[in-house]
Amino acid sequence: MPRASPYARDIETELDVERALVVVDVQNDFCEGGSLPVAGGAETAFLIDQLLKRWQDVEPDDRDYAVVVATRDHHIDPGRHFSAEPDFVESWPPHCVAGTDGAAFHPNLDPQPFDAIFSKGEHAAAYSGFEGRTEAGTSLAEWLRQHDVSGVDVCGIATDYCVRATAIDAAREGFDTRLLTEYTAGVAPASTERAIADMRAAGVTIA
Ligand code: VGL
Repeated sequence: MPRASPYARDIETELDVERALVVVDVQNDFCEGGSLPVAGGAETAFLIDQLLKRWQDVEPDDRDYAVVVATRDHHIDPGRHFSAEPDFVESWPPHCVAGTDGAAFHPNLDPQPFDAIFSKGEHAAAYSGFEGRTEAGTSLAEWLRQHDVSGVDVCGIATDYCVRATAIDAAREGFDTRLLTEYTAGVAPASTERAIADMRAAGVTIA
């Protein structure tokens, strides 16, 4: 593809991995005050906000991420994913119901400069962002490939559920995948530790 930039820069650009930041489920219901609060959720939202602000402050050509995207839980009637007596492993209190404030991104995330948002879980549990689609119906994997992305950094909530599933699917889909551990919050310490081991075993770099 012809480019206006100097030749040296072209080589450098071609050697670079086009990388996306994938922000998983940083929604009100998963933060303190929500219906399924994860300890440290609001703090994680704040830290990701700082990361996004630093990203925005850099000239587009020099940014670490070519694109930034978000996933969100977007439940309508997800069956047994919701329970009045949840086990907090496979069933959960109602959360992130489409159209409610609980489903909105946490206000610590401000601005929200996402190039695309992938909604998931309308009628069944959907832990992985790779089950999500844009309003136009494009899946996360399709969208990333359309944007020449070959690497992803994953952050968000919850480390042991949606972040885990998203990072493992990213690696399976062939993306060079890194977990930004400092930018995640988990439901419980034991399952978070197991999730990190599972991600590492799936080929995810734990950063
Ligand atoms: C999640 C539990 C239930 C998550 C979603 O986003 O990690 N956890 N639904």
